[in-house]
Amino acid sequence: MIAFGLTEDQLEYQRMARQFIAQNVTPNAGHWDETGHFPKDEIRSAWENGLLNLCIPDSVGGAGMPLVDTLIISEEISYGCVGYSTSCMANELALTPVVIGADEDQKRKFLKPFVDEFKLAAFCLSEPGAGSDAASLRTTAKREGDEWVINGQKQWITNATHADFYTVFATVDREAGHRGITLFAVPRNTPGITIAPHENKMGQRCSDTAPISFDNVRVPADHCIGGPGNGWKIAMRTLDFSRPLVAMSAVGVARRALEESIKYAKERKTFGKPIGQHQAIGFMLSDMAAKTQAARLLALEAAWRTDQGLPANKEASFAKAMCADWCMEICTDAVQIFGGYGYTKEYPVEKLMRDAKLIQIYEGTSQIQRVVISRELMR
Ligand code: COS
Repeated sequence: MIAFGLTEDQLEYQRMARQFIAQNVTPNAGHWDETGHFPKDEIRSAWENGLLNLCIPDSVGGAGMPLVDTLIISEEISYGCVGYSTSCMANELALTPVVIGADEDQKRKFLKPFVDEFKLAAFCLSEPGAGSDAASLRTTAKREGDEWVINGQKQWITNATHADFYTVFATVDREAGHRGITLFAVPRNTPGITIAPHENKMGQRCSDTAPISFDNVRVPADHCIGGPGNGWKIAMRTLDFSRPLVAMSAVGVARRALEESIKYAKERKTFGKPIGQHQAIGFMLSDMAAKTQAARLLALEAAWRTDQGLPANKEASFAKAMCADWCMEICTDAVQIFGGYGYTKEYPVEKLMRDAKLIQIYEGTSQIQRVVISRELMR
Protein backbone atom coordinates (compact mmCIF):
# COMPACT_ATOMS: atom_id res chain seq x y z
CA MET A 1 0.00 0.00 0.00
CA ILE A 2 1.21 3.52 -0.71
CA ALA A 3 0.16 6.33 1.61
CA PHE A 4 1.46 9.88 1.38
CA GLY A 5 -0.30 11.45 4.36
CA LEU A 6 1.26 12.09 7.75
CA THR A 7 -0.24 10.59 10.90
CA GLU A 8 -1.60 12.78 13.70
CA ASP A 9 1.60 12.13 15.69
CA GLN A 10 3.81 13.06 12.75
CA LEU A 11 1.85 16.26 12.15
CA GLU A 12 2.31 17.11 15.81
CA TYR A 13 6.12 16.53 15.70
CA GLN A 14 6.25 18.64 12.57
CA ARG A 15 4.24 21.46 14.11
CA MET A 16 6.28 21.40 17.30
CA ALA A 17 9.64 21.33 15.49
CA ARG A 18 8.54 24.11 13.12
CA GLN A 19 7.51 26.33 16.01
CA PHE A 20 10.70 25.61 17.97
CA ILE A 21 12.89 26.41 14.97
CA ALA A 22 10.97 29.59 14.09
CA GLN A 23 11.55 30.86 17.64
CA ASN A 24 15.04 29.64 18.45
CA VAL A 25 16.96 29.05 15.24
CA THR A 26 15.81 30.93 12.12
CA PRO A 27 16.14 34.43 13.63
CA ASN A 28 19.70 33.67 14.85
CA ALA A 29 21.08 31.71 11.90
CA GLY A 30 22.58 34.75 10.11
CA HIS A 31 24.42 35.89 13.23
CA TRP A 32 25.78 32.39 13.93
CA ASP A 33 26.96 32.20 10.33
CA GLU A 34 28.67 35.58 10.54
CA THR A 35 30.42 34.89 13.85
CA GLY A 36 30.94 31.13 13.64
CA HIS A 37 29.24 30.86 17.03
CA PHE A 38 28.44 27.29 18.13
CA PRO A 39 24.82 27.43 19.37
CA LYS A 40 25.20 25.04 22.29
CA ASP A 41 22.44 26.62 24.38
CA GLU A 42 19.94 26.29 21.53
CA ILE A 43 21.00 22.67 20.95
CA ARG A 44 20.41 22.07 24.64
CA SER A 45 16.92 23.57 24.16
CA ALA A 46 16.35 21.10 21.32
CA TRP A 47 17.24 18.29 23.74
CA GLU A 48 14.85 19.74 26.36
CA ASN A 49 12.12 19.79 23.71
CA GLY A 50 12.69 16.16 22.71
CA LEU A 51 14.29 16.95 19.34
CA LEU A 52 17.67 15.31 19.95
CA ASN A 53 18.94 11.70 20.20
CA LEU A 54 15.82 10.34 18.52
CA CYS A 55 17.56 7.04 17.67
CA ILE A 56 18.01 5.94 21.29
CA PRO A 57 15.78 2.88 21.83
CA ASP A 58 12.95 2.94 24.36
CA SER A 59 14.57 -0.04 26.15
CA VAL A 60 16.96 2.51 27.72
CA GLY A 61 14.41 5.31 27.99
CA GLY A 62 14.94 6.94 24.58
CA ALA A 63 12.44 8.06 21.98
CA GLY A 64 13.08 5.01 19.74
CA MET A 65 11.67 7.10 16.93
CA PRO A 66 11.11 5.57 13.47
CA LEU A 67 13.46 7.04 10.89
CA VAL A 68 10.57 8.52 8.87
CA ASP A 69 9.51 10.58 11.90
CA THR A 70 13.10 11.67 12.51
CA LEU A 71 13.25 12.88 8.91
CA ILE A 72 10.10 14.96 9.31
CA ILE A 73 11.81 16.73 12.22
CA SER A 74 15.10 17.02 10.29
CA GLU A 75 13.42 18.94 7.46
CA GLU A 76 12.07 21.49 9.92
CA ILE A 77 15.37 21.93 11.77
CA SER A 78 17.34 22.30 8.54
CA TYR A 79 14.87 24.86 7.20
CA GLY A 80 16.01 27.16 10.03
CA CYS A 81 19.75 26.49 9.77
CA VAL A 82 21.43 23.40 8.40
CA GLY A 83 24.64 24.11 10.34
CA TYR A 84 22.59 23.85 13.53
CA SER A 85 20.86 20.76 12.15
CA THR A 86 24.23 19.14 11.37
CA SER A 87 25.26 19.60 15.00
CA CYS A 88 22.02 17.94 16.15
CA MET A 89 22.28 15.13 13.57
CA ALA A 90 25.88 14.47 14.62
CA ASN A 91 24.47 13.04 17.85
CA GLU A 92 22.26 10.64 15.86
CA LEU A 93 25.26 9.68 13.69
CA ALA A 94 27.51 9.06 16.71
CA LEU A 95 24.95 7.16 18.77
CA THR A 96 23.53 4.98 15.98
CA PRO A 97 26.61 2.68 15.89
CA VAL A 98 25.98 1.99 19.59
CA VAL A 99 22.30 1.30 18.88
CA ILE A 100 23.32 -1.11 16.09
CA GLY A 101 26.33 -2.84 17.63
CA ALA A 102 26.15 -2.72 21.43
CA ASP A 103 24.76 -5.34 23.83
CA GLU A 104 22.12 -4.30 26.38
CA ASP A 105 24.66 -3.50 29.13
CA GLN A 106 26.63 -1.29 26.78
CA LYS A 107 23.46 0.47 25.60
CA ARG A 108 22.59 1.25 29.21
CA LYS A 109 26.13 2.42 29.91
CA PHE A 110 26.64 4.60 26.83
CA LEU A 111 23.17 5.68 25.69
CA LYS A 112 21.25 6.17 28.95
CA PRO A 113 23.41 9.20 29.97
CA PHE A 114 22.15 10.93 26.79
CA VAL A 115 18.58 10.37 27.96
CA ASP A 116 19.30 11.64 31.47
CA GLU A 117 21.19 14.81 30.60
CA PHE A 118 22.18 17.01 27.70
CA LYS A 119 25.33 15.70 26.05
CA LEU A 120 26.94 15.93 22.65
CA ALA A 121 28.56 13.10 20.72
CA ALA A 122 30.82 12.75 17.67
CA PHE A 123 31.27 9.99 15.09
CA CYS A 124 34.98 9.47 14.35
CA LEU A 125 35.51 7.56 11.11
CA SER A 126 37.25 9.90 8.62
CA GLU A 127 40.97 10.53 8.80
CA PRO A 128 43.36 12.92 7.05
CA GLY A 129 44.11 10.17 4.48
CA ALA A 130 40.83 8.22 4.64
CA GLY A 131 37.58 9.98 3.71
CA SER A 132 35.81 8.40 0.76
CA ASP A 133 38.01 5.31 1.12
CA ALA A 134 37.06 4.92 4.75
CA ALA A 135 38.31 1.31 4.99
CA SER A 136 41.90 2.53 4.59
CA LEU A 137 41.82 4.19 8.02
CA ARG A 138 45.06 4.00 10.03
CA THR A 139 44.01 4.64 13.62
CA THR A 140 45.01 1.55 15.61
CA ALA A 141 43.66 -0.17 18.69
CA LYS A 142 45.85 -2.63 20.60
CA ARG A 143 44.71 -4.87 23.40
CA GLU A 144 46.79 -4.57 26.58
CA GLY A 145 45.40 -6.61 29.48
CA ASP A 146 41.89 -5.42 30.25
CA GLU A 147 42.23 -2.31 28.13
CA TRP A 148 42.38 -1.15 24.52
CA VAL A 149 44.95 1.47 23.58
CA ILE A 150 43.97 3.76 20.70
CA ASN A 151 46.42 5.78 18.60
CA GLY A 152 45.73 7.87 15.51
CA GLN A 153 44.15 10.96 14.02
CA LYS A 154 40.61 11.73 12.94
CA GLN A 155 39.56 14.53 10.60
CA TRP A 156 36.35 16.45 9.77
CA ILE A 157 34.75 15.45 13.05
CA THR A 158 31.44 17.23 13.63
CA ASN A 159 30.93 18.28 17.28
CA ALA A 160 34.59 17.36 18.00
CA THR A 161 35.27 20.28 20.35
CA HIS A 162 32.02 20.12 22.29
CA ALA A 163 31.35 16.37 22.43
CA ASP A 164 31.27 14.47 25.70
CA PHE A 165 31.53 11.11 23.95
CA TYR A 166 33.13 9.75 20.78
CA THR A 167 32.44 6.64 18.74
CA VAL A 168 35.82 5.81 17.26
CA PHE A 169 36.63 3.39 14.45
CA ALA A 170 40.14 1.92 14.65
CA THR A 171 41.86 -1.11 13.21
CA VAL A 172 43.02 -3.99 15.37
CA ASP A 173 44.78 -5.55 12.36
CA ARG A 174 45.76 -3.34 9.44
CA GLU A 175 46.61 -6.36 7.28
CA ALA A 176 42.99 -7.51 7.52
CA GLY A 177 41.65 -4.42 5.69
CA HIS A 178 38.06 -3.63 6.55
CA ARG A 179 37.82 -6.87 8.57
CA GLY A 180 40.19 -5.37 11.16
CA ILE A 181 38.07 -2.28 11.80
CA THR A 182 36.59 -2.13 15.29
CA LEU A 183 34.30 0.30 17.11
CA PHE A 184 35.15 1.86 20.48
CA ALA A 185 33.20 4.08 22.86
CA VAL A 186 35.51 6.79 24.14
CA PRO A 187 34.47 9.33 26.79
CA ARG A 188 35.81 12.86 26.24
CA ASN A 189 37.65 13.01 29.56
CA THR A 190 39.90 10.05 28.72
CA PRO A 191 43.59 11.15 28.87
CA GLY A 192 45.40 11.39 25.52
CA ILE A 193 42.67 13.11 23.48
CA THR A 194 43.65 16.40 21.81
CA ILE A 195 41.27 18.50 19.74
CA ALA A 196 42.78 20.94 17.24
CA PRO A 197 41.13 24.31 16.50
CA HIS A 198 37.94 23.96 14.46
CA GLU A 199 37.90 24.50 10.70
CA ASN A 200 37.04 27.92 9.30
CA LYS A 201 34.43 26.69 6.82
CA MET A 202 32.74 28.23 3.77
CA GLY A 203 29.27 27.28 4.97
CA GLN A 204 27.48 25.61 7.88
CA ARG A 205 29.72 27.89 9.89
CA CYS A 206 28.00 27.41 13.23
CA SER A 207 28.68 23.68 13.19
CA ASP A 208 31.88 22.56 14.86
CA THR A 209 34.25 20.59 12.62
CA ALA A 210 37.69 19.77 13.98
CA PRO A 211 40.49 17.20 13.88
CA ILE A 212 41.08 14.97 16.91
CA SER A 213 44.19 13.02 17.85
CA PHE A 214 44.27 9.98 20.06
CA ASP A 215 47.60 9.44 21.77
CA ASN A 216 47.72 6.24 23.84
CA VAL A 217 44.07 6.64 24.75
CA ARG A 218 43.12 3.76 27.07
CA VAL A 219 39.58 2.45 27.39
CA PRO A 220 38.31 -0.60 29.31
CA ALA A 221 37.67 -3.82 27.37
CA ASP A 222 33.88 -3.37 27.52
CA HIS A 223 34.20 -0.15 25.49
CA CYS A 224 34.76 -2.30 22.41
CA ILE A 225 31.34 -2.39 20.71
CA GLY A 226 30.21 -5.30 18.55
CA GLY A 227 33.52 -7.18 18.95
CA PRO A 228 36.88 -6.87 17.19
CA GLY A 229 36.63 -6.76 13.39
CA ASN A 230 32.93 -5.88 13.26
CA GLY A 231 33.29 -2.10 13.16
CA TRP A 232 33.20 -1.72 9.39
CA LYS A 233 29.79 -3.34 8.99
CA ILE A 234 28.49 -1.23 11.88
CA ALA A 235 29.85 1.92 10.20
CA MET A 236 28.27 1.03 6.85
CA ARG A 237 24.91 0.23 8.45
CA THR A 238 25.11 3.51 10.36
CA LEU A 239 25.62 5.41 7.11
CA ASP A 240 22.62 3.61 5.57
CA PHE A 241 20.62 5.05 8.47
CA SER A 242 22.10 8.54 8.42
CA ARG A 243 22.10 9.20 4.67
CA PRO A 244 18.30 9.57 4.39
CA LEU A 245 18.50 11.93 7.35
CA VAL A 246 21.13 14.07 5.67
CA ALA A 247 19.09 13.88 2.45
CA MET A 248 16.09 15.30 4.28
CA SER A 249 18.22 18.09 5.70
CA ALA A 250 18.89 19.05 2.07
CA VAL A 251 15.12 19.15 1.55
CA GLY A 252 14.80 21.61 4.45
CA VAL A 253 17.41 23.90 2.88
CA ALA A 254 15.80 23.56 -0.56
CA ARG A 255 12.35 24.41 0.82
CA ARG A 256 13.76 27.50 2.51
CA ALA A 257 15.44 28.61 -0.75
CA LEU A 258 12.20 28.02 -2.65
CA GLU A 259 10.04 29.93 -0.16
CA GLU A 260 12.47 32.87 0.00
CA SER A 261 12.54 32.93 -3.81
CA ILE A 262 8.75 32.87 -4.19
CA LYS A 263 8.41 35.71 -1.68
CA TYR A 264 11.00 37.78 -3.52
CA ALA A 265 9.56 36.95 -6.94
CA LYS A 266 6.20 38.37 -5.78
CA GLU A 267 7.73 41.57 -4.35
CA ARG A 268 10.37 42.47 -6.92
CA LYS A 269 9.07 44.10 -10.10
CA THR A 270 10.74 44.49 -13.49
CA PHE A 271 9.19 45.60 -16.78
CA GLY A 272 6.03 46.54 -14.91
CA LYS A 273 5.25 43.24 -13.17
CA PRO A 274 6.51 40.94 -10.39
CA ILE A 275 9.50 38.93 -11.66
CA GLY A 276 7.69 35.66 -10.84
CA GLN A 277 5.26 36.50 -13.64
CA HIS A 278 8.08 36.45 -16.18
CA GLN A 279 8.29 32.98 -17.63
CA ALA A 280 12.07 32.79 -17.13
CA ILE A 281 11.65 33.11 -13.35
CA GLY A 282 8.36 31.18 -13.20
CA PHE A 283 9.98 28.15 -14.82
CA MET A 284 12.91 28.32 -12.43
CA LEU A 285 10.51 28.37 -9.47
CA SER A 286 8.57 25.45 -10.98
CA ASP A 287 11.71 23.32 -11.29
CA MET A 288 12.81 24.25 -7.78
CA ALA A 289 9.41 23.20 -6.37
CA ALA A 290 9.31 19.93 -8.33
CA LYS A 291 12.86 19.00 -7.32
CA THR A 292 12.15 19.79 -3.66
CA GLN A 293 9.14 17.49 -3.67
CA ALA A 294 10.96 14.72 -5.59
CA ALA A 295 13.82 14.97 -3.11
CA ARG A 296 11.45 14.71 -0.15
CA LEU A 297 9.82 11.58 -1.57
CA LEU A 298 13.19 9.89 -2.21
CA ALA A 299 14.37 10.59 1.32
CA LEU A 300 11.12 9.40 2.88
CA GLU A 301 11.11 6.19 0.83
CA ALA A 302 14.67 5.34 1.93
CA ALA A 303 13.71 5.97 5.55
CA TRP A 304 10.48 4.00 5.23
CA ARG A 305 12.39 0.99 3.84
CA THR A 306 14.81 1.21 6.77
CA ASP A 307 11.90 1.28 9.23
CA GLN A 308 10.37 -1.77 7.52
CA GLY A 309 13.68 -3.68 7.79
CA LEU A 310 13.94 -3.81 3.98
CA PRO A 311 17.28 -3.40 2.16
CA ALA A 312 17.82 0.36 1.80
CA ASN A 313 21.46 0.73 0.86
CA LYS A 314 20.78 1.75 -2.73
CA GLU A 315 17.76 3.90 -1.83
CA ALA A 316 19.72 5.72 0.90
CA SER A 317 22.31 6.59 -1.73
CA PHE A 318 19.63 7.62 -4.27
CA ALA A 319 18.31 9.99 -1.65
CA LYS A 320 21.66 11.35 -0.45
CA ALA A 321 22.97 11.95 -3.99
CA MET A 322 19.86 13.48 -5.52
CA CYS A 323 18.69 15.53 -2.54
CA ALA A 324 22.16 17.04 -2.06
CA ASP A 325 22.65 17.75 -5.77
CA TRP A 326 19.17 19.19 -6.25
CA CYS A 327 19.54 21.29 -3.12
CA MET A 328 22.73 22.79 -4.54
CA GLU A 329 20.96 23.55 -7.84
CA ILE A 330 17.95 25.05 -6.07
CA CYS A 331 20.07 27.30 -3.86
CA THR A 332 22.15 28.43 -6.84
CA ASP A 333 18.93 29.28 -8.71
CA ALA A 334 17.64 31.13 -5.65
CA VAL A 335 20.71 33.38 -5.71
CA GLN A 336 20.13 33.91 -9.45
CA ILE A 337 16.50 34.93 -8.87
CA PHE A 338 17.61 37.50 -6.29
CA GLY A 339 20.21 38.84 -8.75
CA GLY A 340 22.80 41.15 -7.22
CA TYR A 341 20.89 41.20 -3.92
CA GLY A 342 21.22 37.42 -3.73
CA TYR A 343 24.97 37.78 -3.72
CA THR A 344 24.91 39.96 -0.61
CA LYS A 345 24.35 39.15 3.03
CA GLU A 346 21.23 41.31 3.05
CA TYR A 347 19.22 38.23 2.05
CA PRO A 348 19.53 34.66 3.34
CA VAL A 349 20.03 32.88 0.01
CA GLU A 350 23.82 33.30 -0.28
CA LYS A 351 24.13 31.48 3.07
CA LEU A 352 21.85 28.69 1.83
CA MET A 353 24.07 28.27 -1.24
CA ARG A 354 27.25 28.05 0.87
CA ASP A 355 25.57 25.69 3.34
CA ALA A 356 24.22 23.44 0.57
CA LYS A 357 27.68 22.75 -0.84
CA LEU A 358 28.70 20.77 2.23
CA ILE A 359 25.72 18.43 1.89
CA GLN A 360 27.23 17.18 -1.39
CA ILE A 361 30.47 16.41 0.45
CA TYR A 362 29.87 15.02 3.94
CA GLU A 363 28.59 11.57 4.91
CA GLY A 364 29.69 10.23 1.55
CA THR A 365 30.14 12.59 -1.41
CA SER A 366 27.63 12.63 -4.26
CA GLN A 367 30.22 10.61 -6.20
CA ILE A 368 30.51 7.95 -3.47
CA GLN A 369 26.71 7.58 -3.50
CA ARG A 370 26.94 6.81 -7.21
CA VAL A 371 29.66 4.24 -6.47
CA VAL A 372 27.29 2.53 -4.02
CA ILE A 373 24.37 2.69 -6.49
CA SER A 374 26.34 1.42 -9.49
CA ARG A 375 27.80 -1.48 -7.49
CA GLU A 376 24.28 -2.46 -6.41
CA LEU A 377 23.05 -2.24 -10.02
CA MET A 378 25.90 -4.42 -11.28
CA ARG A 379 25.65 -6.99 -8.47
N1 COS B 1 25.90 -2.56 5.01
C1 COS B 1 26.56 -3.66 5.42
N2 COS B 1 27.71 -4.08 4.85
C2 COS B 1 28.21 -3.36 3.85
C3 COS B 1 27.58 -2.19 3.38
C4 COS B 1 26.37 -1.81 3.99
N3 COS B 1 25.71 -0.72 3.60
N4 COS B 1 28.32 -1.67 2.38
C5 COS B 1 29.39 -2.47 2.23
N5 COS B 1 29.31 -3.50 3.12
C6 COS B 1 30.22 -4.61 3.25
C7 COS B 1 30.34 -5.40 1.96
O1 COS B 1 29.31 -6.35 1.85
C8 COS B 1 31.68 -6.05 2.11
O2 COS B 1 31.54 -7.15 2.99
P1 COS B 1 32.38 -8.53 2.79
O3 COS B 1 33.82 -8.16 2.95
O4 COS B 1 31.85 -9.42 3.86
O5 COS B 1 32.07 -9.00 1.40
C9 COS B 1 32.48 -4.99 2.87
O6 COS B 1 31.53 -4.11 3.50
C10 COS B 1 33.40 -4.18 1.99
O7 COS B 1 32.60 -3.62 0.97
P2 COS B 1 33.25 -2.89 -0.26
O8 COS B 1 34.27 -3.79 -0.88
O9 COS B 1 32.15 -2.37 -1.12
O10 COS B 1 34.04 -1.69 0.46
P3 COS B 1 34.89 -0.52 -0.14
O11 COS B 1 36.08 -0.32 0.72
O12 COS B 1 35.11 -0.69 -1.60
O13 COS B 1 33.99 0.80 0.12
C11 COS B 1 32.17 2.33 0.10
C12 COS B 1 32.68 0.89 -0.04
C13 COS B 1 32.65 3.23 -1.02
C14 COS B 1 30.66 2.21 0.07
C15 COS B 1 32.61 2.92 1.46
O14 COS B 1 34.01 3.09 1.52
C16 COS B 1 31.97 4.23 1.79
O15 COS B 1 30.79 4.30 2.14
N6 COS B 1 32.76 5.31 1.73
C17 COS B 1 32.30 6.63 2.11
C18 COS B 1 32.48 6.79 3.56
C19 COS B 1 31.80 8.00 4.04
O16 COS B 1 30.61 8.17 3.88
N7 COS B 1 32.59 8.86 4.67
C20 COS B 1 32.08 10.05 5.23
C21 COS B 1 32.46 10.08 6.64
S1 COS B 1 31.24 9.70 7.72
S2 COS B 1 30.61 11.48 8.22
